[in-house]
Amino acid sequence: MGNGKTWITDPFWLHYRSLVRHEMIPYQWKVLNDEIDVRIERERDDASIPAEKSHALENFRIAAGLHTGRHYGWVFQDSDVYKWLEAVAYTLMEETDESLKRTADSVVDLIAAAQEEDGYLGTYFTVEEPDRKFKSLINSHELYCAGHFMEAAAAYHQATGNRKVLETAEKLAACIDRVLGAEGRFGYDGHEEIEIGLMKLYHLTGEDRYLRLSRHFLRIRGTDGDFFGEQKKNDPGRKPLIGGLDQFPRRYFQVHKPPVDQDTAEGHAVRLVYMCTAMADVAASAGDQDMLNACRKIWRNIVDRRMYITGGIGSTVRGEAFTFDYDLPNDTMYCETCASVGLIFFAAQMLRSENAGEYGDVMERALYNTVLSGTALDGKHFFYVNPLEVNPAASALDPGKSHVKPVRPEWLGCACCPPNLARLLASLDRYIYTVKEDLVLANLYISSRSELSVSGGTIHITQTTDYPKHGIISIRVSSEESLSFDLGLRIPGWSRTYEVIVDGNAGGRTGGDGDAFANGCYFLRNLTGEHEIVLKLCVEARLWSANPRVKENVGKAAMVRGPVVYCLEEADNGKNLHLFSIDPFCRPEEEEEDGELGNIIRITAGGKRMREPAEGSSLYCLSDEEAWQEEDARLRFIPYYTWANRGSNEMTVWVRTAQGRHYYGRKKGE
Ligand code: FUB
Ligand code: ZN
Repeated sequence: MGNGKTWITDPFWLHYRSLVRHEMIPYQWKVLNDEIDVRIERERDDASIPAEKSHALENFRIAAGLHTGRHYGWVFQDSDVYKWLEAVAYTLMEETDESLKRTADSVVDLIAAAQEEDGYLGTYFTVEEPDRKFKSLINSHELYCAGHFMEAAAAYHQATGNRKVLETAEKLAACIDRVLGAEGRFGYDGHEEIEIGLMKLYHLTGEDRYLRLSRHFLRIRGTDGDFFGEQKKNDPGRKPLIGGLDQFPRRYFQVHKPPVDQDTAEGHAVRLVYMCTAMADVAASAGDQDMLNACRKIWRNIVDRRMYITGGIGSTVRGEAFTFDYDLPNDTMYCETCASVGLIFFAAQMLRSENAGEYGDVMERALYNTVLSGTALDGKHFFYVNPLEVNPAASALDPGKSHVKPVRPEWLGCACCPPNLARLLASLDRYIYTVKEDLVLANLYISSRSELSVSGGTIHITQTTDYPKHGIISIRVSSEESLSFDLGLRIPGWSRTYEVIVDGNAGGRTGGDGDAFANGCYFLRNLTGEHEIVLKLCVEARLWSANPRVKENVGKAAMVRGPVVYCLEEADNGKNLHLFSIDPFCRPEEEEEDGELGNIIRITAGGKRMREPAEGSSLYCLSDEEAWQEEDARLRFIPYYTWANRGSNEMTVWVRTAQGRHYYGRKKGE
């Protein structure tokens, strides 16, 4: 990210970018304007969730005095508009579109019109409770929304040069600084995000005050006795802005300790990864070692103990939160799309301080699985929750699974995920490389063309690949002879083998002293001039096991091909997927297909299926060796992200292994 520009040329990702431009953005615009009649589903069985309409843009019109009426929706409804605007900004950076720009400019005008004289911006409080501003920060999301606006403003200004958007954001930042900055009163938001937004303003303008304020919020968080409780005492008789939120323990908000002292991933998953994104950014930008150390520890805890194989995080619906180590249930989890988007942000910021491949590994794990699963193939239906096992009957009838939707809704009462997904996909080019002084880390393998600023000059990199379909990546680099730089190629932890060929020379590079593998990367040192580098990875489909401490997955395996996790779906395998078991020594067969699920590789593998007893058979009987009845079966897998595009049906990622044996081996590199 940063330091240059990358143009994606890869058909797979161009398709998604085009989906964002031609489907998601126009569709979301219509929904945010209440222009189309969509079925808005509550994200779980909770009648208090506002789900009649979006009203997000109307809230701004009312706050701006252009229309009359009441605010509708969540107290953070404004953020849907901001994330949409940010997605538009990245889209415009890729390709101009006068009509889209006119629409977005009008949104900027509307936002600016809704801003109060003193810089305050937040439609709920302007319209409904002006005397309650900043008085209930536990759930007001005022700084959360401000942060999203700052992110959108930085991107939109960068994309179009629009001054008003930046002025509005700077005026808002000044207002927040006055009220809650180092010279103002003590306070921070119940949902981290402002810290990221301020850093975006800092990177854009170079103004230290934004870095200082971001750091201030991260530094004072959790240092108080009971800040939220005190605010509540001083705000008597008012209805909570979000019912029930103040019942959650302090760790839900990451205020159980100051962030720099935290070493495990606690509480609401999106809050946690947003906090870490900002901490890692401040650490890299200001050399804050305490923050970096905390990020390292929290990262380890997530990746080693609390992350799903799909890159999903958040094991429980209650508080959309982390629970405890190795607690990774497949059918009740949360795995919110936004949380995986945030995990990618966190990884990207860590790469600025650490030259390690595992950040890119996690990035692509989240990207190719939970993030892509967040959208239907049509770009107009979205998952909030991304389960690893679904039975539609359970979703319909088990109140504990009401959040586990078997098909993607057209829209959600809480619509945080759809525009978050749009802004990530629209800015994917920024995650392919991390550029430092004289080092370029190649994080994602995506066909693309880049001009990057390294060591005071410009280098050109062209990636040509159809990864992850195949594991061959060709990288052509060129720089002036006077410019030398290092290139770190991520060697994915899942690749059984790898080979780096430089200028056709497989046995090492002439003059490549110092070229070596370290921390999940293969470093080519002191590159100068033109080189053709070919990286060969092994993307073949293989079965993976979970650490046996994950009780749900003992005796089970998951099919994974390169970074893409696969699943069984009822549409291909019939009902009762739990009756299948897979031969752990099967040879998965791969077949490319261009069909209703897009251009995918299907995988078929051998196994067994338990025979179902006749209807009406007794519920229990004695275990009896002779009664054991299984028949040979072919298990048909599809990429996880494509599931639920053929109607409501069962799905599972983890499959029993024949005889329930658990094959937990070593991780590559151990
Ligand atoms: O609270 C604002 C957003 O709504 C969070 O980031 C999401 O997890 C959802 O709860
Ligand atoms: Zn979300």
